Amino acid sequence: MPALRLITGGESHGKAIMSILEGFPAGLTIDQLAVNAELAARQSGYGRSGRQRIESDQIEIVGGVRHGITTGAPISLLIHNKDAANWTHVMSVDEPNGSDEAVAQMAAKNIERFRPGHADYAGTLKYAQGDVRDVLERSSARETAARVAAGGFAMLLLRALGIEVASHVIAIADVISPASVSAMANGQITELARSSEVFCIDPETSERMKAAIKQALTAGDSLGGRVEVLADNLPVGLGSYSQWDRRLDGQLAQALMSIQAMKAMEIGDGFAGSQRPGSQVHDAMFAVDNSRQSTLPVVRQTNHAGGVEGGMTNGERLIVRAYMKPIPTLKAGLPSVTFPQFEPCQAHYERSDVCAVPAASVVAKAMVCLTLANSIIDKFAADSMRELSASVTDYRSYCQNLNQKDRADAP
Ligand code: EPS
Repeated sequence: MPALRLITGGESHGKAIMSILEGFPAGLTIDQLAVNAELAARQSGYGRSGRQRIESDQIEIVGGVRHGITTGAPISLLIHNKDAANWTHVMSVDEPNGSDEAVAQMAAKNIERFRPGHADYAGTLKYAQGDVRDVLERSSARETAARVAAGGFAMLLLRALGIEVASHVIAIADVISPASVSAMANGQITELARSSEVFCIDPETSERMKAAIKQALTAGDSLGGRVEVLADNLPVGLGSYSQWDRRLDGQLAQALMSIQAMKAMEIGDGFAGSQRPGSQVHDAMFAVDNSRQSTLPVVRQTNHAGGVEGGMTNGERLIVRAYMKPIPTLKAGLPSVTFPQFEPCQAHYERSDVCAVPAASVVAKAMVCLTLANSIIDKFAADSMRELSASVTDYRSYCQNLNQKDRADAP
């Protein structure tokens, strides 16, 4: 079982989306504004649907925090769905009453057509449902609001340990940013990304991405893309080589691939590395230069590995990327079949994002924060921030002193 466990609940048009984060250490001061800023970022981005103009997602903390500080009890969060007011009968927990209003609302929002690429088809068969809406409501990417809220807590925990995580958009469809972030601090990447309407750090590429989204909107189509998440100042040895389910690369893959619409992920050079010889993929190690301060016992000049070797962090910058398919709800719907008649039709369309890649960059950051926070709590086995900070500081100085001892002992 993971040390830090997230469970989410709630439906897209039900009363609320919720998160329970179990195993979160006591003693962390919670900056609710910072968590809400992540939620606001998830809602923004060029290409989002009208739903985001209805909602203004904010956390309501209902457990695990007292007087602004975590207590060690499960962090329990609600994000109310404002749109629920328009869906009272459709989403009613009780049998809908037979009023004219209820009948009209039900008729307008009943779903009898599958959307290719969504959970509609397999989910309706799997759960033996009579209304596709029962699948759509929970499979909707609105659930990612709960992940971002919980991920905000993980982000604050990492920040308290000096670990900053950033994310940005690298590509939307075939528009790819040429900008390199290798010399940029994560704070700067976040600032630049969030000042772009598509969360891309390159202003010229941002404009071309917006133009591509606009074109897809006109065509009734949707677009996918690629996001990158980076984390700096991670201790060496998060995760483990010793068992398959303790490998950090596997955990990161699960975390990112579980985000709705993700079809691939990579760590470091990933796909490109598979086409090159080993001599051009592995990052040579060098002895520490005596004239320069280093917090690690070895120095690298490259980071093709993306900060993970042998299923563990190696102290270099973590670099992960996730590849998102275009949103499957298309205005110009694809050919599909009706349910339960299985007659030919065009797929169902209510309203949808044209492109949710900027939002996905925020969700990917949250999932990486949760994964890293889990591996830190696992390695340092801490119930409180007091214990966690002390253990991490002690371990970091152990690693650094190894380096100094080696140099002092060298002939
Ligand atoms: C989303 C809210 C949803 C969708 C979107 C994500 O709102 P509604 O269904 O009311 O329009 O806009 O859902 C999907 C992308 C999906 O595939 O289901 C949100 O808040 O992120």
